[in-house]
Amino acid sequence: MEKEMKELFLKYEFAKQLLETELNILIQEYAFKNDYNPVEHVKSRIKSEESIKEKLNRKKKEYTKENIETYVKDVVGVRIIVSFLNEVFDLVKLIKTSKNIIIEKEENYIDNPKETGYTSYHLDVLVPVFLSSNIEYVRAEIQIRTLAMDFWASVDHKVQYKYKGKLPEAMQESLITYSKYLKGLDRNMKKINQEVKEL
Ligand code: 0O2
Repeated sequence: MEKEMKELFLKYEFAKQLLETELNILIQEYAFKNDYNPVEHVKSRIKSEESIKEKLNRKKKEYTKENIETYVKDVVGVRIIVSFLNEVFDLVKLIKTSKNIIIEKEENYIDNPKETGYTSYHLDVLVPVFLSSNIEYVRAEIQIRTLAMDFWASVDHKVQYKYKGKLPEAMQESLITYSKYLKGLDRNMKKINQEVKEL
């Protein structure tokens, strides 16, 4: 890998570390104040070179430093999995309080699912990385979703999203149906949780 590209990935690594730390602090403080931690787990990753190439290819762009920075918004990705539906929105609110995470764009794929049936809440953010002579604002994507949404997304990822070609229509329909079913399940679980709190 040439030096320029190595430097870019070093910046992504710094941003991932900063984002992990910032989210960890926010979540731990929230858990302390509320005596309850809504987060099941947090996963972060740097997108593989192969996956970046594949994404640029889809967008008909060459694999260059400039194109990665412009067209691949999720080289740094963090996924936060919560137990209940309402907690997705609690987490979004919490992240918005951070001075170290700048939100560029939010996508509510829960109220507006993708046509595949995919549901999740996305925040496209900038993370300021303080280098010796300048500040670099590095892009990252935070995905927040429930366990049910995560289950659907990982199964879908395997069978459809990365599938080379279009899945048969009946299968696509089934995936959309299961996504709606899980949404119902998420709503019912949230209701049970609220009722238990009131008891
Ligand atoms: P991977 O391997 O999970 O990282 P773009 O990111 O440029 O393609 P957009 O619309 O700005 O376009 O981004 P979007 O849709 O907000 O976020 C893209 C990411 O959301 C994907 O990253 C997936 O992680 C997830 N995603 C979006 N749609 C689906 C879907 O139908 N099924 C599943 N399982 N995941 C989805 P990657 O890099 O494409 O994939």
